[in-house]
Amino acid sequence: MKTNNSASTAIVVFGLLAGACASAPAQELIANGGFESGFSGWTRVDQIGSDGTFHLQSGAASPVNGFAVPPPPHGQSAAMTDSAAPGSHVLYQDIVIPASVPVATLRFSLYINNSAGAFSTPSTLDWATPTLNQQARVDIMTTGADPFSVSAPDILQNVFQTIIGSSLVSGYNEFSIDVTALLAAHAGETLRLRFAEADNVNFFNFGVDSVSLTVPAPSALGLAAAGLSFRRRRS
Ligand SMILES: [Ca+2]
Repeated sequence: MKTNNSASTAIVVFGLLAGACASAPAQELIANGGFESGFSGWTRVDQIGSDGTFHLQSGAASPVNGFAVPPPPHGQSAAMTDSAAPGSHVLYQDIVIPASVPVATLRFSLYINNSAGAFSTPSTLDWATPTLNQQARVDIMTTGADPFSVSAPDILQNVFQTIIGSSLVSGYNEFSIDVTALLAAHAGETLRLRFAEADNVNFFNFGVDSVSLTVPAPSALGLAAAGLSFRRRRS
């Protein structure tokens, strides 16, 4: 029965495709997202006049002051700000966005240890501003912007920000953010993922680990495309 065989073949093929899609391999766009290779792939910038930086952190003590902190949530290393005096610190990675982005998920783990009595969140990362500034944030931004910029045209999507009134000490907390719309709108471009911390009130440890930005692997996209063409041929 030729028709039945053909239908059976179609069911099997679609079943395989469905299985492939369900367990589709992901393409990781972040290099060294767990800081297990130090700061390879990452760029650190500290505002002029700052003390401290994003250090490589391991164990259960902060890198400069030896404050009690949770160990890195994955592997042996995390990135963590620490300093003996006020400053503003940026850690970023530039990411080439694929030409096609059907779905994209950004993940990271953050640790917050604010030694001040509150968060102060002016719309600047300048630690030398006359106002209190005690905050951390994560943004997807343009690569041409000043690394410390918080200007609207430069910030494509703010994905985390300390909020006045939120817990002064928290984490590591895992975040998972659907960034499909943003990446699809910037397919083929290079965007910047930035972690930033500013403090001029008291010590502030901002820990980062397990950074990941995934899209479906090209092989998975190829299977999906094959399924579409198979369906078109049959219709
Ligand atoms: Ca790690």
